[in-house]
Amino acid sequence: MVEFDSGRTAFLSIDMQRDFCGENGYVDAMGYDLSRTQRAVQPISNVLEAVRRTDIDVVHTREGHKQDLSDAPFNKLLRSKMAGDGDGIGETPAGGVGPLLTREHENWDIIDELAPEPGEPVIDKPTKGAFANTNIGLVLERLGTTHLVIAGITTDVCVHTIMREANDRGYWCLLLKDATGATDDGNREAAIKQIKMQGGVFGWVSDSERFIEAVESGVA
Ligand code: C5J
Repeated sequence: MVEFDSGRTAFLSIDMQRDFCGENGYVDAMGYDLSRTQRAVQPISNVLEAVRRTDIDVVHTREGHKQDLSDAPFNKLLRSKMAGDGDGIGETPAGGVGPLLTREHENWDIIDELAPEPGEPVIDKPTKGAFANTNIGLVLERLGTTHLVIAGITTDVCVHTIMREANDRGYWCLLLKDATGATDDGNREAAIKQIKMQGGVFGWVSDSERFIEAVESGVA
């Protein structure tokens, strides 16, 4: 059993954007099966419903770049063109609704089902992690956060990077495994397994149902 003080806990919903789980977004344009990332949507929706009735804070992140791509390193731009039909970050694929992973466009925003509620901080990040080039540290400090419950997409990229960053900064991290999805199932499983090695080198792993049960019974 793990104990969390709800007043010092934040639920982190990572990159639940159309670009990662919606049609004609970044992941779709690369040719991946969207059901693999969409699997996180319902569990996250359930968790949001539960935690919004408590004093657990909700924080969202969003990956994306400025219109002029001045915050997108060339290695990232180039590599993003090397999957799918060659449309990379900042380009609009055939049938797309805007340039991929570019701020303020419809495909870049968080999906309606998991949209932030007023007062919930949204951290915009140009990186896979969330602690470089953002004010997330300040936001979590202001909220008094010591514990993070983590969900989102993709398990092996942004979710893992952020969990590692947070763990290094001393946050107690818990991943809700069914509330994450990746473009590759093998990578997803491996990412979850990695968290638990060395006695939990990056934190704990649980699932949304057990977490919601704990939240609702007041035991974490
Ligand atoms: C990726 C992310 N996979 N949010 N971003 O490029 O995981």
